[in-house]
Amino acid sequence: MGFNVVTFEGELADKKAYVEKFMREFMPPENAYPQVIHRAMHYAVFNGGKRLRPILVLESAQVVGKDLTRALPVACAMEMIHSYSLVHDDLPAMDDDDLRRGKPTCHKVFGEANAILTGDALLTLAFEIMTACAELPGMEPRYVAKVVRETARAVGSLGMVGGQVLDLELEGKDTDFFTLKTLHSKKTGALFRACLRAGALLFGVEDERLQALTRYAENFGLAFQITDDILDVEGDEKITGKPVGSDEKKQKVTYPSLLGMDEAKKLAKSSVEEAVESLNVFGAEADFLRNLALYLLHRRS
Ligand code: GRG
Repeated sequence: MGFNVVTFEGELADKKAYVEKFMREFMPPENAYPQVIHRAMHYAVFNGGKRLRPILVLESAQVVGKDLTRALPVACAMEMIHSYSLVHDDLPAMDDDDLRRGKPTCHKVFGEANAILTGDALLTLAFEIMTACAELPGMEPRYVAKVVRETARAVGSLGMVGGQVLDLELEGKDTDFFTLKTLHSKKTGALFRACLRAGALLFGVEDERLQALTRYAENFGLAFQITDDILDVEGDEKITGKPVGSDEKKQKVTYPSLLGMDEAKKLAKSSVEEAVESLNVFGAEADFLRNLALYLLHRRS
């Protein structure tokens, strides 16, 4: 059967609801003392994210034939890390954004100091949740340790933090294709890669299936970023009626601004095709991941 956007969006919504139920269980209650930080953490996490990263962890566990419920703590931890990165990214010292997912950013509601601490608390909570899963029945602590190490590396100075540094450094400057690709493979790609590898590594799977998931992750990450850039351009043009680049915020180089819209769309399509092809080692159990890659070319948010 061919790919159907509406059917797939339904599947995605079900998986999102499933993940969110567990995420709440892993968070300290909103009224825990001191309340302000816990309210801010809940505000940052439960505000309409797509939950792609935890879904990727669960799917990768499933495609290697494992019980995905055992990957739930790691899956939820990945979303805490993602939420932390968004809270810090929005800060005045970084992107200085007033809105995130259509609502006031964490620092606008809770103040800058609390927003910094919210990010810190979410990042540390993620590693607490991940390491606690080593104690669950049937889990192999050395595999959990491997996932913790890979995740820490993916989001540290060689990965997401490094990508953010490059992003800030290159603001308003000319950037070539290679540098832009490196920046995004660190800033957003490294966490996607860690998520897709985690579902396999958690169960000691390190064979060609791990390689296939890694290749999928790299192509998925690239297609995700290009389509994110395209959505930004098309969304902005729809809202303002003006070509992008005409506001006063410092301009960032994007795939469409560097390659032109047609070439950017071609690159997104070929990355999606490669992501799908990389899953050839799997059977129908990888259909959701195949469709998720195809969905990038249709997404509206
Ligand atoms: C502050 C260390 C540090 C890193 C921040 C990920 C990141 C690095 C910044 C996010 C800035 C941004 C909007 C990048 C574009 C790609 C991206 C990560 C979009 C947001 O991810 P989605 O679409 O978000 O999965 P939702 O809202 O669905 O969770």
